[in-house]
Amino acid sequence: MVSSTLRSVEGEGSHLCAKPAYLLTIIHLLNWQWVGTKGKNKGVFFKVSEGVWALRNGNILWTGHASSILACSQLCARKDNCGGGSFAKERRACSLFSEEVQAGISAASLKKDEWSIPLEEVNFFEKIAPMPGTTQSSAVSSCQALRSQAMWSPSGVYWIDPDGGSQDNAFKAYCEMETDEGGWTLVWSYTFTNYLNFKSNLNAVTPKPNWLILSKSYQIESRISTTPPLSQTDYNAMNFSRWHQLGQQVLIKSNINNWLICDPGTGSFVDWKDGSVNCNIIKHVTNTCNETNAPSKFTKMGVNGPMFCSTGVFDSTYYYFDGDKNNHWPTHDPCGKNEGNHLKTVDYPHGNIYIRK
Ligand SMILES: [Ca+2]
Ligand SMILES: [Ca+2]
Repeated sequence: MVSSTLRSVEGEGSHLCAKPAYLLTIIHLLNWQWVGTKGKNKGVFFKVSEGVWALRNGNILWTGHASSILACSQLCARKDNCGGGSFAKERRACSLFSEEVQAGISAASLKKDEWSIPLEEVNFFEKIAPMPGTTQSSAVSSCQALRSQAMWSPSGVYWIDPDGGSQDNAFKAYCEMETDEGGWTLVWSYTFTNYLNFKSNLNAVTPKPNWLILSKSYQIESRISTTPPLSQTDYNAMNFSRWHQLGQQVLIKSNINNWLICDPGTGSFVDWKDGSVNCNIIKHVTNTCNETNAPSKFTKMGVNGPMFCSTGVFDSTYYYFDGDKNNHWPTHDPCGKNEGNHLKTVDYPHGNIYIRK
């Protein structure tokens, strides 16, 4: 959601600057580019604006050369009472003005043209709506929506509101903004109940989501979670009923098996439907069976958990999310043979499921 405050500010591409020691916050919204630096308590941001700078000699703090508009605004950010400046591209001339420039001054004002770019310092946090996803009221519908609204947002925890409408039921979720251009909402982080005896019936993924699986009397289910995971090792699962609201494309990451991106075919993980899927291996975590193709089928099994396989269910399994501590084992086989070919002796063995449209 873009606030009216933001829309009302005019300018095309503004720029700024940073003290080198501080991390830049870079925000792209519509045609906007903001670059800010943490300094002066709340942050220093600049926008390109016209007509705000009345010029007279007393207002000029400094003039000189700067290599770029970024460098010019950076110089301003370093000066205590600098309120803005102007950068002339041709001559690489930078002029900085004091903050006491506005009141009662009627001398010439600056215009943006092909030679000169006026900069106005603004306090971002007071004048501009919060960055998308950083507050409950600025919740985005998914991490993919965040990517399109604020494309340089780094991976991390953001507020999302997958069902739209009121943001009263928005919640925090982890966004992965790197793999295959990012936009992934983390819905499940799991580990194993018995990694060291991987092929034992005691081993299962834990926790498991609240997907609809008919329990049998002999089953001993691993913990069921409906709490959105906030990191790749925060072992929890978002309520399964929300998964389809985030999209259809699934990213499966693990540190003991290869990573997959799977699009639905006749089958779909998030729609809990058996059938074909179009999976690609996007990262080889192990060198074992490098020539093996990605799995091509999804089946929910109906008993212990869903799996990705290629042909027969129990002879070509690549991933099996077995959540029963009394039967079967949670296959993570890069050879797609339902065997124990996963990486061994990995610290914190785990897997993660992400979704986007
Ligand atoms: Ca809502
Ligand atoms: Ca088991």
